[in-house]
Amino acid sequence: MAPLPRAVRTWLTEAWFRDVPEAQIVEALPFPGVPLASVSRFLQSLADSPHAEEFGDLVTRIARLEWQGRVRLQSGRLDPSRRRVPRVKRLSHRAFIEQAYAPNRPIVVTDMMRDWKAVTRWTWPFLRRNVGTAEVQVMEARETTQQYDLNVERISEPTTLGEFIGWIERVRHSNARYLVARNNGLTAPGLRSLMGDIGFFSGILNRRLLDGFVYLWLGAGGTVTPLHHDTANNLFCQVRGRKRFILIDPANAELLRDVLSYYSPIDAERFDLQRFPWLAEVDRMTVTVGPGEALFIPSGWWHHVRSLSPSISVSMTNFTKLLDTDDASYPVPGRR
Ligand SMILES: O=C(O)CCC(=O)C(=O)O
Repeated sequence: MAPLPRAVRTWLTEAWFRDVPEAQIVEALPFPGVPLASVSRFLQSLADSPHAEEFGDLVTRIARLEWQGRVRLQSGRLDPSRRRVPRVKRLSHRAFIEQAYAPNRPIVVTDMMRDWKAVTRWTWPFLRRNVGTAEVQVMEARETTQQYDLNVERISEPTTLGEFIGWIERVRHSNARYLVARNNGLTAPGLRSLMGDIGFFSGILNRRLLDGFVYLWLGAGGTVTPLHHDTANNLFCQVRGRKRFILIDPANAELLRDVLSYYSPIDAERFDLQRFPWLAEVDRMTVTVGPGEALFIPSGWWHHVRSLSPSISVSMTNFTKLLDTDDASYPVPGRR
């Protein structure tokens, strides 16, 4: 009998040490086609394991962390203003730290980009004329690739920015192709000239920290970036078009179950309560940003992003007060 895949074994181990009865485990198993005899045998091996107590202790610790998250969320619900993302017009450096960065809360600042030339200048004809020959990597075949964001390297192809913009102008609405943050962003050789058109919100972002910290997103309407979280704080600046975000507080610690890398298998637009019944308790905040508006996405917050029209965005993680939330500090197997 072939051994069960690791994801199945992990799922079964957690359910078993949460004391879920075997019949319920079998009924809730989210992996189709797994032989039930293998499931039973694996559960028996857990029961017989000489390390059963230690596994149990670890699962209890996870359950307590989830409980702490739930307590924080339940008390947060007593304040209705926390159910939506605040939109403010102007924000001083100090107010930004106090209202958003320090408390790890999302916020939209509607005139934060008032000194950005990009907002009026980056039309499709301007970009084609000035940086149209720049080589960029564009993600292709997204509509036929499962978990396309996890396969970005495999399905990205080189093209020119001019060719890609021509395609956006023709199709207007499609998720098939998307220029995402995995490019060198605005520091790519052919695009550097655009750097003069963006701003740094003096005191909030570090204009000398650019390589690997400032990213360009460019696509038609209808692009979807599935639910995931980043490890850095992100000031997401919308230059053209509109994007709708669904944001979920990371205190919903259950969301970390079944994640692949930073991506969740959950469709944030349509919660599947049959497969993930605990989602009934999860609050989603929806917010739309348009040209000239900046959304602060705090480190760890889950987000799902849909563009509502052809769109250009710049995401910036070069904060002057960098917290240690980069990849190097994020727990992965073998490095905790
Ligand atoms: O704009 C998008 O499609 C995704 C943006 C995003 O997920 C991010 O900046 O972390």
